Amino acid sequence: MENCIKGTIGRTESKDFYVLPLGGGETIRCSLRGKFKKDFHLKKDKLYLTDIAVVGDSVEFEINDDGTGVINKIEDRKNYLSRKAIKMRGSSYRGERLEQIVASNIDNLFVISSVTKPPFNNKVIDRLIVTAESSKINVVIILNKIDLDVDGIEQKWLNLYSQIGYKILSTSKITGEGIVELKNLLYGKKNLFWGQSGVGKSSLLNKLFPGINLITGDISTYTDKGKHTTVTSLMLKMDDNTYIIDTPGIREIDPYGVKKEDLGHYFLEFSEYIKDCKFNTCTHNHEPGCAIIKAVEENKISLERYESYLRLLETIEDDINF
Ligand SMILES: Nc1nc2c(ncn2[C@@H]2O[C@H](COP(=O)(O)OP(=O)(O)O)[C@@H](O)[C@H]2O)c(=O)[nH]1
Ligand SMILES: [Mg+2]
Ligand SMILES: [Zn+2]
Repeated sequence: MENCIKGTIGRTESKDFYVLPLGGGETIRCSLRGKFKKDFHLKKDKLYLTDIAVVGDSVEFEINDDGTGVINKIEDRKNYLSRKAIKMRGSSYRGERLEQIVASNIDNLFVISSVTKPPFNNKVIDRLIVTAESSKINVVIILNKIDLDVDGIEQKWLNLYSQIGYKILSTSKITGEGIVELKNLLYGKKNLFWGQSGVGKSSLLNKLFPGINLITGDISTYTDKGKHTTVTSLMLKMDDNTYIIDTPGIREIDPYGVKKEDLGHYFLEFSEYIKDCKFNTCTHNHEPGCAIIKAVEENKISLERYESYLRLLETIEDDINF
């Protein structure tokens, strides 16, 4: 089509989609062509209008006379990360659990944690790993604030996760350790950064890209033209091929749509044992002849990972329809 420009969605806010044009230039505020909204009403499992087009989506748009744009086309997603969210209608909670897309077309999910302040929490990491594995997204674990490490936390978890086969990297904004290696992992990729508040996400991003100047400390909202808005995901362009999606407004990411009997497959080190469970519907928490329980007893699977598994099993809904 004539006048059609390709770009990537960098941020969404109610009915506005901010698109980064391919090849550079200023971000264009776009709306959606009406045809997409019609589709939206048919998909009742979608939470918000902003789920039609999400951060990371490749789109084509046309420029209006006033300089804003209209999105005509949304390319198919290579992958996407979603989370379980509670549906809200007006001011009343309806309690339905639905899928909210965090971002799409992700090459790496960086799960940022700190050795302390806030304390290292492996269950939070495992929840993210399951979410990423179920969406076929590569995971990198970051252990930040290692300048504050005292009780050998760093070594313990480095060993545990690298034995499973995960890339895990220690970093510190104070000593600069790991920063160059982290930068090398990011280059040429679309990277999603997620971590609990206070682990040092913004500090790391500022250290990696001194020009971007993200606010560090307690602030979890971005201020846009004096307006107070909580931005859930925000894509930062580092160069033509390198992007980072920051997630300042997303406190928790619970996997959506993972079935109980599939959960074990997203704990990668379980896979060589699962086939030996007596029942093929085994959920590995009580069943006789469970090969996972046996492997935990024989220290072939770590107790920490197994306990994470049990915690997730409790929180997964049985009644999700696909
Ligand atoms: N000692 C130490 N403190 C850090 C490090 N990274 C961040 N911090 C501090 O941790 C606090 C939270 O950092 P921030 O980047 O805002 O975390 P975010 O909420 O994940 O974006 C700030 O006071 C930072 O100065 C680090 O590597 N070492
Ligand atoms: Mg921050
Ligand atoms: Zn089993």
